[in-house]
Amino acid sequence: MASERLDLVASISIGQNGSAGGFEYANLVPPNGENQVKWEISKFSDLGRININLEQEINGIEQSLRHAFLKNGGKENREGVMLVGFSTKFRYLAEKSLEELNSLALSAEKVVLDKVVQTRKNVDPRYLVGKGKLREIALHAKHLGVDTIIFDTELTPAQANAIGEESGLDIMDRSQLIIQIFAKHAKTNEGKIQARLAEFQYNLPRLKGKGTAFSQLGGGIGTRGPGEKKLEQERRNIRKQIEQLEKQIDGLCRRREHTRKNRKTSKIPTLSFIGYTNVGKSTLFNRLTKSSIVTQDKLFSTLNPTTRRVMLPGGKHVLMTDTVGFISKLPKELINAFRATLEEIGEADLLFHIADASDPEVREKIDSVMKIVESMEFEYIPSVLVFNKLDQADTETEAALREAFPQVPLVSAKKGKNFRELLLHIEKVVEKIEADAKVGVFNPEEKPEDTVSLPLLHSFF
Ligand SMILES: Nc1nc2c(ncn2[C@@H]2O[C@H](COP(=O)(O)OP(=O)(O)OP(=O)(O)O)[C@@H](O)[C@H]2O)c(=O)[nH]1
Ligand SMILES: [Mg+2]
Repeated sequence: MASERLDLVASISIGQNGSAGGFEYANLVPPNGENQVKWEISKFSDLGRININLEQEINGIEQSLRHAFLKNGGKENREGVMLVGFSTKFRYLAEKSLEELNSLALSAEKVVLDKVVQTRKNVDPRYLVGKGKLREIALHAKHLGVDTIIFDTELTPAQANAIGEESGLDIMDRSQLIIQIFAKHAKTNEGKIQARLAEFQYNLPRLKGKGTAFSQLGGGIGTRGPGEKKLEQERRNIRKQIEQLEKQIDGLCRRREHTRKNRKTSKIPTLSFIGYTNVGKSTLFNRLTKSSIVTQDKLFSTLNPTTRRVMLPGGKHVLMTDTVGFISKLPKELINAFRATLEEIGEADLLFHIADASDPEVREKIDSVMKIVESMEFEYIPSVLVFNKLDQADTETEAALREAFPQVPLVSAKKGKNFRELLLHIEKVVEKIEADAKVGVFNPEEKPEDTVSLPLLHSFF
């Protein structure tokens, strides 16, 4: 019933002489505290004596399901979602990753109605979690008034379609959710073009003919659409738009390169802020450069690069650039589409890597950022690490970090703590880079043919 999106199913039995006999109907019931009952059945032995107003009954059921959805934290115009974590190895890994998916869902303004983690020896190639489990999840989701199930793994186009058809619900995966957040947060023309390209590239192989697959609200994989011919036409259309967007992005890259060249002639060293999303890059940037980039407790608040000049304690000037944050399993479509933005990072003389001291996963996140830096082939650029959110870290964490990373400044962007120490550290590193460049150890103008391995990246920690 739930998978067919029905609130109520009724049956009339026919007697041997062909006359109508008993009548019964089953309807879904909303969740009610301890009550785990998901449906109820009403039976009437004689059809002729039934005195119920079915329309009223159905309206009542719909209202109670809606009411339950709202009570679960839903809002009339927001999408209710259920999150599904999956692992073939350890449950705790899937649970940790699901927490991040939860933050992503909140950043996309969705209402998370429930979370489920499923472990399995191997992946079901068609339904990921297996058909039986999927049916169970879908029933539970319908019961809660969920609109969309979000999977914490990347689903193949075939899996997304099969799961959508089997469950009767809209299906999303982690990559699609991240791309959707980028699309929602893109405010400038440049951001919008790049986010749109990522959406198109992600959706093209998954196109099933549903118009909404290309709207900013996304979702909607796995529902039956128009015929093959219309679908093919739509695909061609999308390919053409991809081509045009690619051209526009090439133009953006050239324009940015031109600005960078001008900047380089001024010989002011440039620092790119990098780091996991939500670690406080923009907050720190605002404080150091007296700017007012929007900061918020949401993932991927910043998409566009902003550059400002800052004077270091010794009087030397540097240019600082704040830009988009990273996340583990960053969708490849985004890395490609956001190349104009990411190239900006690659042109820096120094990467300023900000990490969150109060995050128990800080080391894993530092590694994730390094891996992305490597995958973009920026690992030859020297890098300085700094721990932010010191005010939020407990004393043991602070001591452990100081011991493991004795050279790394610990600051609080929010409280303005240890800024002088940080700026002096940056100054020292910049002076060393410039001195090395003079004697030919490192010349940021000439990228080495073979990328230098990680020790250089860590050399200033
Ligand atoms: N307690 C505390 N919170 C901080 C600190 N720095 C930033 N925050 C908070 O962390 C959240 C994220 O800050 P942002 O500056 O937007 O982080 P970001 O790294 O630029 O994030 P993205 O642009 O989304 O990648 C905000 O709610 C900030 O107020 C800090 O030093 N201490
Ligand atoms: Mg930011």
